[in-house]
Amino acid sequence: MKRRFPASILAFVAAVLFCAPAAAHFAMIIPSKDAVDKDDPKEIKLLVQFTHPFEGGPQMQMDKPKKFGVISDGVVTDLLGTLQEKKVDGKSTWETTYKIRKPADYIFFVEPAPYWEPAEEKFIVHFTKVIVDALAAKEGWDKPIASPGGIPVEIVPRSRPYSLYAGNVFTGQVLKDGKPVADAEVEVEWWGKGKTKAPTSTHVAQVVKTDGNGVFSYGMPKAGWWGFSALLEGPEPIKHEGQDKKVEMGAVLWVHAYPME
Ligand SMILES: [Cu+2]
Repeated sequence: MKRRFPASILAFVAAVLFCAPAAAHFAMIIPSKDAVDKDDPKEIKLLVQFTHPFEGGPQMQMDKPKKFGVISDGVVTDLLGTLQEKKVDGKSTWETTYKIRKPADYIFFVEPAPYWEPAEEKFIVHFTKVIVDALAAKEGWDKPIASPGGIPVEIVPRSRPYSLYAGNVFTGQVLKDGKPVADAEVEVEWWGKGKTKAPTSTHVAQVVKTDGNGVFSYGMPKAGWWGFSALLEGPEPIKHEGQDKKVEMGAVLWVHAYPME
């Protein structure tokens, strides 16, 4: 006699084997510090990875990105060659260090290689940004980086991103090719690394939507790193085993909320 499994169990097994769609994946760029003061080390470390931040895994493979760089005062610096691969749970993550040479806002960005997600039958490309202020320059954080040489989709902060406290409301605007994206879903996740338990699985990621001007707001309840990921459909399908597959473009921004002591 054949053993039959209820569809719900099969769906559950598939979700665990691949990558549970309920748990949001985020590309991440995390600097060792986002507001570099005059007494701080001028060399910052950066971690670039693709994972489920709240739960701290499962770690997802991040192939060598297509682009990784920094924009400061409108000047693009290619940093792709500086990335060092580091395996975590057998999956590639990337690290680098960047030496700050002058007071400025530094917008680091990554364009990952398309990631094939079998559970969702699509490719995922999360264009990701993080903004570091050095030596209290406090200028440049609100500039889009689509051109020159940046990324096609992005979240431009409307709250200054490197001087936030836990409890603040963060506001950002989602842009695609420089134009606001109305009614977009923005997933929000805290980098909990699995140390905080969500009351239910739907609380792992939260969702806010953009208004008619592409603007969204979110009150951050806790100190730490917060990721915002606007999910947008990509322009052109990519072939997978001979078939056209959709591309999910994410516009991701990471900001740090400090505890108020
Ligand atoms: Cu995932």
